[in-house]
Amino acid sequence: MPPLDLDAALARVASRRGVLGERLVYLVETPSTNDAAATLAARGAAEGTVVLAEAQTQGRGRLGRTWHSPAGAGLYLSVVFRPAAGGPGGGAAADVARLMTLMAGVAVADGIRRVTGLPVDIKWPNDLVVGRPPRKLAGLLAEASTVSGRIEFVILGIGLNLAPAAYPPDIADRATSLESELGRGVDAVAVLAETLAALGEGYADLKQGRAREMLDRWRALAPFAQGSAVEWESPRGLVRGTTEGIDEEGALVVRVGNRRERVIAGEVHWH
Ligand code: BT5
Repeated sequence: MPPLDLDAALARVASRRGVLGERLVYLVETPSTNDAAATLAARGAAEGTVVLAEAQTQGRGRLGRTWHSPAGAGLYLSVVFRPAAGGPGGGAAADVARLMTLMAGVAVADGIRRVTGLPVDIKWPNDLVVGRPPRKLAGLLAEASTVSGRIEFVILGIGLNLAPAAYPPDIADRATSLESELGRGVDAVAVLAETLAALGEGYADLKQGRAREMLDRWRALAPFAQGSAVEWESPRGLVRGTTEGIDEEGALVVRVGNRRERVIAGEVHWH
C-alpha cells in the first residue's frame, strides 16, 4: 500500500506535474524500479507512469554499480518518459533524452530545496550532494530504449536517501541522507510530490525548446562544474584538468593544459 497521503499530495501539485504520477505502481520490494518501469513501458505503459518501491534488492547505478536501497531508508522510483510521442520529431526527442539527467538533477535539487530548505548541489552528471567535502544524497539513472535508432522511451530512476542506513564502509563515509543533514524527520511524501512537480515542469521546458533556462539553473546549482580538479581515463591514458562548466549539450567542459576537452560519458574523478 502506498502512503495514504500520497494521493492528496499529488493532487496538490497536479497542474505542475502534468501526467507524471497519473499512474503509480507501488512495490514493497523489487530488484530495480528501473527494470520494473522498463518492463511496463515495453508493454505500453503510458508516459508519466511511476514505479515506487519501498526497497530494491538489485538497485543499480551507472556502469554496473550498485545503488544501496534498504527498506524504508530512501525514495526509490522510476518514471517513464516518451519524448518522441506526439510532439517533437526524432531529433528533438534525442535532444530531450540527452538532457534528461541534467534536467532531473535540477528538478530533484529544487524539489528538496523547496520542501526542506537544504542547500543541495548537483555534481555532474548525475549526483546530488551536500556540504564540503560533498556527500552523496541522491543519484539519477536515465536509460533510453531505442528501436531502429528511434527513442521508444526513457526511464529515469531516482534514488534519494531519506534516513541513515547501514551502508558498506566505503560508501558510509561518502553518503548522507535528508534526516542526517537536517537533524529531523522529513515529509517524504511532500519531497516526492514536489520532485514530480519539478520534473513535470522541467520536462515540459525541454520539450518546448527551453533547454537554455534549464541549463542556466543547472549551472547555478552546480558549483563544482567550475574550477574543480578532475581526472578521467581516456584512450590516451589518464587525463587531468580543471572544470570550466557545461556546454549546451550538457557535456562537461574541462581545461587540459592549453586546450579544452568535452567529456560526455564515462567516469570522472573529482578532487
Ligand atoms: C547513481 O549511479 O548514482 C545512480 C543511482 C540511481 C538509483 C535509482 S534508485 C531507483 C532506480 N532503480 C535503480 O535500480 N536505480 C535507480 P552512480 O553515479 O554510478 O553511483 C553509484 C555509486 O554511488 C556506488 O558505486 C556507490 O559508491 C554510491 N552509492 C551506492 N548506494 C548509495 C546510496 N544509497 N547513497 C549514496 N551513495 C551510494
